[in-house]
Amino acid sequence: PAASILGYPRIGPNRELKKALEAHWAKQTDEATLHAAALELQRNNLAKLTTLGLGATDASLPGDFAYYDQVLDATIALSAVPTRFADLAATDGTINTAGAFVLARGDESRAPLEMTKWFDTNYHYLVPEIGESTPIKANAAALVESFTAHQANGTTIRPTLVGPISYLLLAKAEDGAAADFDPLVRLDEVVNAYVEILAALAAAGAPWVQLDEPALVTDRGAALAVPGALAESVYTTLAAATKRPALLVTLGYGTAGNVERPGETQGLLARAGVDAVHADLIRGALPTANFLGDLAGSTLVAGIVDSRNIWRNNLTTSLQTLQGLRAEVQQAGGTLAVGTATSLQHVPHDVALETKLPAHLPEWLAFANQKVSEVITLAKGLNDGQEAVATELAEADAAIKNRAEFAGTTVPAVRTRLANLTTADFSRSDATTRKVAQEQALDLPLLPTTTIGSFPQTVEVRSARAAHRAGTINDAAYEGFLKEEIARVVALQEELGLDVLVHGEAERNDMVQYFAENFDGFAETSNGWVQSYGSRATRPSILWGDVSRPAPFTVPWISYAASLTNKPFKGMLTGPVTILAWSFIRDDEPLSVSANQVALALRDEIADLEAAGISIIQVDEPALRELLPLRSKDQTKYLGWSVDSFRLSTAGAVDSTQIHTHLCYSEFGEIINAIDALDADVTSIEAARSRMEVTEDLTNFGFSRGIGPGVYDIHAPRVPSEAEVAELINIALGSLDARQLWINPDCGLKTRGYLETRESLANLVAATVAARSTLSLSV
Ligand code: THG
Ligand code: ZN
Repeated sequence: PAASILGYPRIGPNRELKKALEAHWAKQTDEATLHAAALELQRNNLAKLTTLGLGATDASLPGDFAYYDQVLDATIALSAVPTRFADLAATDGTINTAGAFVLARGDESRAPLEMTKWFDTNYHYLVPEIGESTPIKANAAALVESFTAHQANGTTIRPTLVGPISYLLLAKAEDGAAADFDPLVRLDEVVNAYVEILAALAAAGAPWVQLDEPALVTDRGAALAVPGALAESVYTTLAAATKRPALLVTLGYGTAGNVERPGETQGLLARAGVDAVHADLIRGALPTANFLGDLAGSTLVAGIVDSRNIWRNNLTTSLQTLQGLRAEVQQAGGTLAVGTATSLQHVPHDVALETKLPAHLPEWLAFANQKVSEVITLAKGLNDGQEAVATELAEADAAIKNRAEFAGTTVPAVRTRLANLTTADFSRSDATTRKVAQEQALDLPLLPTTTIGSFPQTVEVRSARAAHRAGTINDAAYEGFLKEEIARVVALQEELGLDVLVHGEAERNDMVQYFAENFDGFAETSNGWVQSYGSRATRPSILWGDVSRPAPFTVPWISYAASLTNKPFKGMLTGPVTILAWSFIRDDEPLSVSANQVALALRDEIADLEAAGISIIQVDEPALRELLPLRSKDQTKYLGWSVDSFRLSTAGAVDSTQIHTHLCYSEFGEIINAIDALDADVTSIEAARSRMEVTEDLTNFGFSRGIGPGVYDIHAPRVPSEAEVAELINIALGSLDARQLWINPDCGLKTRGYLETRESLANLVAATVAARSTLSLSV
C-alpha cells in the first residue's frame, strides 16, 4: 500500500450510526434494518474514500467498521464470552448481534462490560473479561461477511482486528479468577484463533488484513516488543500461517518497544515475516537508520499525518522527512508507504460540513477527509516528485503561515502576563491557616453535605436550549426559563436540607464546551462529532489561539442562585487540564503553556466570584488522570505542569475561600501525590462502587484536608437506601477523621432523573444527620 489510513470515523458524517443504533435499541427497528443502515453508512464512507483517491493508491480500503467498539468486535471474533454472560452464547460458542449489545449495554440483571479509556484518547473501549476457562474459539463470520458484502459491491476492504497481544493486555482478569491470574497466559490460544481467522479471510479472498497492536507502545507492552520477547514469537507464528492474507501490523499512539531504539520493533516484526509494519511518527519517534536494515522485504507505513488532532499538515516538512526515510528504507531493501498516525476515528469527518467556524479557521484545519487527501498528496509527492504536488504544498504553506501570523494566535497581553508569573502565584497560604479562616467564614456542621454540581438535565432544559439555539425562543425568554430552573434546584436543596448548595448548571451544554464558548482562543464546531463510546459522541472545542476571558460568565448565574438562599453556596468551574483534555489542542505551543493561559482565565473568574460573595468554589478536574502519559518516564513532567496549572487557577483565592475539586475515578493510588499537591481544601471522589476502598489509601497516605468520598453511585439508575448510605459513611469514618469528611454523591447528577435524585439525596441527608448524632454522643 503506497497510501493507507489506519481507520476512518465510524459514526457517520451526520451521526447516522447513532441514529440507527438508538432506534434499534428502542425496538423501533429490527436487526435487518440496523444491518442495512450500517452497510449503507460503510458504503458511503468507502465511496467517499474512493472519490478522494484512496482506492487508486491503496490495495485495500480500511475495513474497521464496528457497531459499538473495535475491542468488543475482537471479543466476538474470539467468542470470548465472559462467564457471567455465558447464557448469551450459541451452542457453538459464538455470540450474535443481540448478545453483543448485552455485553455492551448490560441487561436487567447484569452490568455491561466495563468501559475504559483507549490509551490516552477520549475514546472508551469495552474491557474483555478473561479467566482461566473463558472460551477462546475463532469466529470469523462477521469479518468474512463484511468483506464479502463489500467485495460484491466492487470494493476491497482490509479487515481490521485488534492484535492478539493488545487484546489480552487490554483485558482484565475475570472476577473469580485466581488472584495472580494474568489474561496474557491465554496468548497461545488467542494466536491459534487468529491463525484460523486469517485462513478464513484468505479463503474469502482478502488480500490484506490489519492487526492493530497499539499496546506495544505502553510500558508493559513495550517490554514484550523487544528482540527475543513475546511479540517476535507471536508474529513469527502468524506470519508462518500457510493460508493468510498479507499482514499489516500497526503501532499507533507512541513509540513501540524500546524508546531509545525507535524502529527496532518494526524491524523485528518485518524479520518475523510481517508484510507491512506501521510507525506513529506524530506521537512516536522516527525510526533511526540503525534499524531500517531489518525492514528488508517489507513495507514501512509512515504514520506522518496526525490523527489525534485537526491541524492541517505541514506537507513540505512531511515530504522532506519522508524522502529522507525512503532513501534509508530503500537502501535496506524495503518499501516506504504513507499513512496516518492512528485510525482517524479520533477526528470528525469533514471540515466542509462546518458552517459556523470563524472565517480564519477552516483553511488551518484538516478533519478525516482532508487528512485522507493529505496522505494521498504525500504519497504522490514521494512517488512522482515534489513538483507533482506543488499546488497542494503551496496551499498548505500559505495556510500555515497565515496561522502563525494571525492576530489571535499570539496575544502580547496574555504572553506578558504569563512571563511575569512568579512562584508565589502558584501557592496559597498553608492549609491550616486557610482551614481556620474558612471555619470562621462558613460555619459548617460536622459531615457537611453537598452535591458535585450538576442537577438533572431534563427534557425541558434540553429542548429550551435547542429552541434558543434555533432562534425560536429569544434571549430573554431563555434566561427567564433558566432562572426558574435554577430557583427550583435551589428550593429543592433547601427542602432536602443539604448544607452547601449549588446552582445545578442548567445553563451549560457541556462542562468543557461551555467554558470554551466563553473564552477567547477557542472555537466551536457545529458538526465536529467524535465517537466517545458506542452511540455517544462529543464535539471537542478547538483551541486555536492564546486564551483569555473577556468577561465574567458564570458569575451572573451563580450569584443569582446564591441570592435565593442563606445557606453556604458553591460556585462551579471546570479545571484547566480537563478543558484541554476534552478539546483539540494547539500543536504550536507546549500544552503546559495553554494550561497556564486557561488557568489565568479561570483565576479571573474565581476573583469575580469572590467579589460577588461566593466563598466556596469548586474547580473540577475529572480528566487529570486521563492525560497521564502512557510511558512512566514521561509522567512526572506531566503531573508537574498539570498540577501547577490547577494551582495557578486557584491560588488567587483568599484564605477564607474554600476551594473544592472533584475527580471522577476511584483508583488514584498512582497519582495520590499529585492530588495532594493540588492543595484543594476539599476533594470529592468516586467511591461508592468500590465500597470506599479509596478511604484506606487516603489514610495510609496521610491525606489531611477535606475529603468527600462519594456515598451515592450516580452511575446506576437506582436509589440507595438510608441504610446503604449510612454503611458507607461508617466505613469512611472507620479510617478518616470525622472533621475532614464530607458527604456527597459520586459525581454530578446531570444524567439522573429528578425522582431518583430527590429520594437518593433525602436518604443521603438522613443518614448524615443520624451519623452526626452518634458522633456528638461519642465526642
Ligand atoms: N464532556 C466532554 N468530554 C467528555 C465528557 C464530557 N469526555 C469524556 C466523557 N465525558 C465522555 N462521556 C460522554 C458521555 C455522554 C456523551 C458523550 C460522552 C453523550 N453525548 C451526546 C450524544 O452522543 O448523544 C451528545 C451530547 C451533546 O448533544 O452535546 O451523551 O462530559 N466534553
Ligand atoms: Zn465525576
